[in-house]
Amino acid sequence: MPAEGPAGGEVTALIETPPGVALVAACVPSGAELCFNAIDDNCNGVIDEGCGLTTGIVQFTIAWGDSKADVNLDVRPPPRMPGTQDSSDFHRDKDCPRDPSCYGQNEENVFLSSPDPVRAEPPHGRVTVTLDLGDPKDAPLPVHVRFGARIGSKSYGADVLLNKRGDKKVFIFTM
Ligand SMILES: [Ca+2]
Ligand SMILES: [Ca+2]
Repeated sequence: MPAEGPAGGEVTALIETPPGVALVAACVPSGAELCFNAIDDNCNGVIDEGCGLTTGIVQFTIAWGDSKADVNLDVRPPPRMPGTQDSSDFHRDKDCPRDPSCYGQNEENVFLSSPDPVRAEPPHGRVTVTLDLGDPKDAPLPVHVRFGARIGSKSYGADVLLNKRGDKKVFIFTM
């Protein structure tokens, strides 16, 4: 079933957060959009626009500043129904601190894209988003990570602490 409303408009999701992590749903406009913080500073529903990241009607972004730690963002879409074809898919456009373009402003970004952006549809079902401290690399612990999610025209954020190697925090978005 197509999502109601215009593409990039209303998409609803039930959001489950990891224990002890609160979601910031209300947006507080703080002026211009700032890059590399995974926060929708200007409250237009898009995270870090104009900062070299690609966006989509669904987008997940993490930022962890100049920490040396290797933090990973893993996005698992719902399984596809047999016999159906889904042209929308999740893509990653930044992988820090590996990419030379990170310059001490660590960020990872995963977005939903479609060959036809006007018809891009959110996945139907559970999308599992995992933040994982792959390797602290002598960074002070815990590693402070800002998590941002764009779901249709709304953006959400959460501050997440990763305490040790292999520490994982899981968000589930049911769309
Ligand atoms: Ca914005
Ligand atoms: Ca921002």
